[in-house]
Amino acid sequence: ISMEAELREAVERGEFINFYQPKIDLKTGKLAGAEALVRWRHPQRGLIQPTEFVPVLERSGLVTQVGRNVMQRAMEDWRAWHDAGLKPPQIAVNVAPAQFRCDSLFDDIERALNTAEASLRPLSIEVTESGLVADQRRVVDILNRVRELDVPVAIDDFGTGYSSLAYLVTLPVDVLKIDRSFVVKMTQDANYMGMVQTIVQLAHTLELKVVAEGIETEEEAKFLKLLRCEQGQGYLYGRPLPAEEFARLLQH
Ligand code: G
Ligand code: G
Ligand code: MN
Ligand code: NA
Repeated sequence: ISMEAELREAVERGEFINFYQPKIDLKTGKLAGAEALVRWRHPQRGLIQPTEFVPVLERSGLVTQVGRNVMQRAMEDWRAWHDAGLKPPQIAVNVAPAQFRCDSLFDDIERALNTAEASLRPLSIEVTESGLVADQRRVVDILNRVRELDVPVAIDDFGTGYSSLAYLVTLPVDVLKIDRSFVVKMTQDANYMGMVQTIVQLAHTLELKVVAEGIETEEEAKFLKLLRCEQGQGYLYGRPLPAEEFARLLQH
């Protein structure tokens, strides 16, 4: 049985679950958001990481359905935490390039928002550069409509894609996420430190906020704070957690 066929069954059986990884305000050290990250709870093999199956989801088109479910579940969890008196932060959901090409994306976002409390800005989205390069006018149109719903848009894995800066400056987005491959190397290699500094400056020139991914050490955090990077995400602050454990983190 192929992985694609297995994944098709997994979608029907509802075997995907959401984990949540905290994002921290680097200035205050306080929780500033979370990213929803999908996991496959395989009946025999246990928990499977997205690097093993997201590429297959993308190739097969199943990512549209799974991505929609991740977003809906994120807002259901947000709602449950809110109703329990916790103060859930804004949750970022990854939107695959195929979802961007799918006509239902805007409706999916609206439905998810209505599940939560839209006025409290419960949702943001993360899109990789590859999701943004094709069909520029359509992409810009969708991004504008999404942002009118008070859903901020982040460019994920920034610096690793193939889009030109000339194109990026025209995109209606709110946040750049610096890819963790830069963060990992920045304290070892002056070239990478310079790159990170340049990305933060570029973002600020364009009036975008910056989130650094994959922060694992205090030293990395210190430099990113000096560069005035707004938010950080990484094992230093917390690993992706199941919903129940993330709720416990919200209680403290
Ligand atoms: O959770 P982990 O750190 O292993 O994520 C690995 C990769 O899988 C990341 O690139 C992440 O963006 C991607 N990913 C995780 N969850 C989702 C999801 O819900 N949708 C999409 N499209 N990609 C995801
Ligand atoms: O969407 P994106 O590709 O940015 O997804 C984040 C991925 O990075 C997830 O797979 C998550 O588990 C992983 N990740 C998050 N923080 C860290 C970290 O500090 N170190 C490493 N190695 N991976 C991380
Ligand atoms: Mn992401
Ligand atoms: Na990503």
